[in-house]
Amino acid sequence: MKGLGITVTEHLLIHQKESPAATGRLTRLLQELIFAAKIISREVNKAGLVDILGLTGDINIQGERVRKLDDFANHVLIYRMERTGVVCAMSSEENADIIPVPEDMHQEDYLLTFDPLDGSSNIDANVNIGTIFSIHRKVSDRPYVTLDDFLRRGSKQVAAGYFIYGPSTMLVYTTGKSVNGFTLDPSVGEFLLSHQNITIPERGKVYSVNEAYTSYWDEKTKRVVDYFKSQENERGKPYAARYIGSFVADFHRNLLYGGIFMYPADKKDPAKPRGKLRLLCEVAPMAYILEQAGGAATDGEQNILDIKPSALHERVPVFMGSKLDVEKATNIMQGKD
Ligand code: P6P
Repeated sequence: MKGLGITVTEHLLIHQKESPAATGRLTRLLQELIFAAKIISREVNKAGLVDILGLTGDINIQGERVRKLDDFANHVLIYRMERTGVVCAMSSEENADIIPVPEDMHQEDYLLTFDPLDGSSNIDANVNIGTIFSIHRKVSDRPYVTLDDFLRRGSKQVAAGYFIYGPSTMLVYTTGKSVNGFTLDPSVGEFLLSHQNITIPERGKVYSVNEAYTSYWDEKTKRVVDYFKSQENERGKPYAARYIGSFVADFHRNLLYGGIFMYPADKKDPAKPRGKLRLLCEVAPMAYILEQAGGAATDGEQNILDIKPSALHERVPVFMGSKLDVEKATNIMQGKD
């Protein structure tokens, strides 16, 4: 019936039919991920009313304080994804090591990497937060999963996406052909297609970076940020500064409106010389989405999707968003401009 909209399940099955090699197992994986996100969304949306705000008192592998909702989201994802039957191992931003799925619980070779609740430092202030995911296929013929199976270039992803928990809960994902957005209708508990074939404007009007760190940046990074703030850029006037401090929220706004998000290398923390964002569970999946949406993402030198990871929680500097803005930033970082 007209007006009922296309559900994400319908959309997954349409795309599955378009891929001759599809077995339906990736669809199964994504459907289970969607179910887990609905559970997380339910808790996030009532966080202020139940005892799930605040801290657990634990410190995660990133050296960050773990929040109760972080922990909850992480456990929901691990518990649900173990039972899909198509995931052989997982990696979470919250866990130091890979999480193998017991042999008797899977028949397929998908590898799932996720940040269960990105932006969590904003949870208590009711700011938009999100779940980011990246899906690879295991290519080694070893009967068991090793760290090496996860250390693959972002260009090899089979799917990537994020859920954003805000005024509405949305899913944005790609399986390598186009980027589509779905909005959760809580009255029926279904994600409906709301943003078909998302493409990011070639040049934006927004720059997103935490300028509190200016004194920690190198001269080239300062020149990049000054470029977007000046009249001498291609727009002939300054870009608007927009920085929420929640990666998924900043990314989502720039994907829809255009703009550049930057988390450059800085000297504020000797333990994190290459910036704060994680390659495998944050930056690579978003770079994969951008590539499919006509955007770009570099570390200031090379395409994020070409970086061969050397560690599970490797951090990378990132300049990502509208293609022309990222090109300009990268040229300045390379001394070409
Ligand atoms: P800063 C949130 O804690 C997060 O990991 C990302 O969501 C966000 O983009 C970044 O950190 C903000 O970091 O150093 O600007 O506070």
